[in-house]
Amino acid sequence: CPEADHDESYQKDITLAIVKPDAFLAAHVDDIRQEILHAGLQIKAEGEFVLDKASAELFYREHKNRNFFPHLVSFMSSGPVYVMLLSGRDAIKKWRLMIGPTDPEKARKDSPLSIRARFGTDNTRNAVHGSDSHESVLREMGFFFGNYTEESRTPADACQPVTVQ
Ligand code: IDP
Repeated sequence: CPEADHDESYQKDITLAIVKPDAFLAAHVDDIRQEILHAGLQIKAEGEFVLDKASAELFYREHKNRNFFPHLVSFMSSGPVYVMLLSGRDAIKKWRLMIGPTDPEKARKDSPLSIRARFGTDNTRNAVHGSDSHESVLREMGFFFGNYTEESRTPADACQPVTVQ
């Protein structure tokens, strides 16, 4: 990955994944982790977190005026979540494809092998989160891994060869 310093393409190569409380409770963390590694993405940082209501509100603040917001916040703070910082070519797009559409019902029709199709229940309890843009990645990764700084998110990090396990 030469020229990475001047090449913004590496920005597509890191993303944030969250196993939400429903899938955590159903013990899907290991399966989802394995799928991520089999897809050729690397896990750069990971950990279990419990969001209190205020943190869940902050994480999803862009949705604060939506009618589903209170339900979303109480769901996201209802139990532990498992958060992973993923790296690999086109990580944002790749992970979004792996998780499928927001609504698991739609996912079961359109993308039956996706994680939400298999592990999601409804529009809110949809098993996993995936960042939707590089701006979101930066904000979300700071939220969970405050010390995983811009400096450590170097182009070199993002350009390490993808290992398929
Ligand atoms: P995304 O997670 O697929 O990017 P967003 O529109 O960013 O979808 O919504 C964030 C989360 O809010 C969803 O993953 C889901 O848990 C919840 N959500 C989104 N839309 C609805 C809805 O219409 N009803 C209930 N919950 C919703």
